[in-house]
Amino acid sequence: MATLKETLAAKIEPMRKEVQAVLKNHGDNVVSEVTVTQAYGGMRGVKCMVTETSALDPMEGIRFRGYNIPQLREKLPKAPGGEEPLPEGIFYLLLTGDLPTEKNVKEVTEEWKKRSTLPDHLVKTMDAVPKDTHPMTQFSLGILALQRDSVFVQKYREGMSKLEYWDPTYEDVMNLLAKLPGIASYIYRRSYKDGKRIPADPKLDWGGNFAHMMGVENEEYKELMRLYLVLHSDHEGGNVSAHTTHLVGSALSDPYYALSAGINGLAGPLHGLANQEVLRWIMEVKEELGGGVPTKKQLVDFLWDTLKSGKVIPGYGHAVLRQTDPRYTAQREFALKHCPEDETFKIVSMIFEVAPGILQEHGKAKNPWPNVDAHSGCLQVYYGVVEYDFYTVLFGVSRAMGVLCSLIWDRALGLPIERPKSITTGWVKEHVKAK
Ligand code: HAX
Repeated sequence: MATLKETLAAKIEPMRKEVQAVLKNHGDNVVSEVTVTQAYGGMRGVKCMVTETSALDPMEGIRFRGYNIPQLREKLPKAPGGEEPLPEGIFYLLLTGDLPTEKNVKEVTEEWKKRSTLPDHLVKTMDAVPKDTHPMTQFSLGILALQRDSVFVQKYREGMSKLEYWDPTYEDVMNLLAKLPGIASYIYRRSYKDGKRIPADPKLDWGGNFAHMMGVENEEYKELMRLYLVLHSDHEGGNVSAHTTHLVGSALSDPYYALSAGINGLAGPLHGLANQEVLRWIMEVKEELGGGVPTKKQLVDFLWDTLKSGKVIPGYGHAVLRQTDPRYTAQREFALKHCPEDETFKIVSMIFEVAPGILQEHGKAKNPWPNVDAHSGCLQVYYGVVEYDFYTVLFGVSRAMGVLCSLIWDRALGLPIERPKSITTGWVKEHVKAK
């Protein structure tokens, strides 16, 4: 069996040729034009970058290398006795474009185990940070602390051909991904528990071990963790965490710098932090109404109060999607199977019934439907992970797989430093007048 690295290496040259041919034959084709509104408006919808790992359709949602979520849940290898896909499988798929076999997945699991030891200097760096520092800050710092061991930096200093850049990038990515559950679970332990690190269980897979090292010994939670890590792994290239990782990496900053930057973007409330905000919002509802499941009328009032106070309804809306996020649906299915009577799940379901109508009536959001973050927190609460400030770290561990696969391909394809042109309002006015 070819190793993952050999499989990847074999794909690089044909892909380089394919891209060169596309550029040679179609390089002058226009794929997007940019309006003034788009230039001011976050470049919404402007097609100006290439990401191979996944593609997002506004109505259907995400496809990872062509596969939608139900297909992945069916086709990706599972843990023994498990029903949810293993995250190692989505990593293999995102990186190579091939559906992995059980053996391929096992290889990734074993490879990550070998590389998972956290160096002392990383642990010391994390210990130097106050425990009440936001978990995302700790996560970003932890990733940066590993940068001193970058293979890319070492090889770059020694001198290497551009054609070889992907190789040390791959090594950094594998070293980094192997350590993320250890870093993340330590953040959880030191921020909320006894501060002691729980050693990895050599019998467990990457996701199962993450749950184990957090201290949540529940087989169902391990299954949830695997599903969660698959669902959040990638969402094409234009979202803040993916685009930031790609942008920073384009300066040949190594994967540690690039991912740490991407994680900082994920920490924004309009992006990944929305998952903690959803739970915070639900807790506020419960507190204000004296606990329990609110009535529909109470929830409607609370949603309107949120909007009227100038806040967004967290977990609803999307820059690209125009339908219910299939990642939301997958989590809802998990909840219906494992915890249909759970109180927080009932509230999340009730919000799903009323929020889209309210957002439509409010008339601003282009997409009134729930995104991935509207559901993830309630499942965590069900299994006892109630510290919602931690939720975006879970997202970050997963998202690292997609953005780092793309980074390897960026280097394999020799993509250049990213440098769009900015304009001034004066330029816009002159340009419009001249037209
Ligand atoms: N509640 C209230 N207002 C909303 C809204 C929501 N959930 N979603 C959008 N709007 C408002 C916007 O704030 C904007 O208002 P202004 O015109 O006053 O600026 C207007 O509707 C148009 O926005 P849009 O074009 O529909 O949405 P954007 O592409 O600008 O933004 C966001 C997309 C996801 C940031 C937005 O929908 C939002 O803020 N949602 C709530 C936060 C959230 O759930 N974020 C997570 C998104 C998924 C993700 O990245 N996960 O990591």
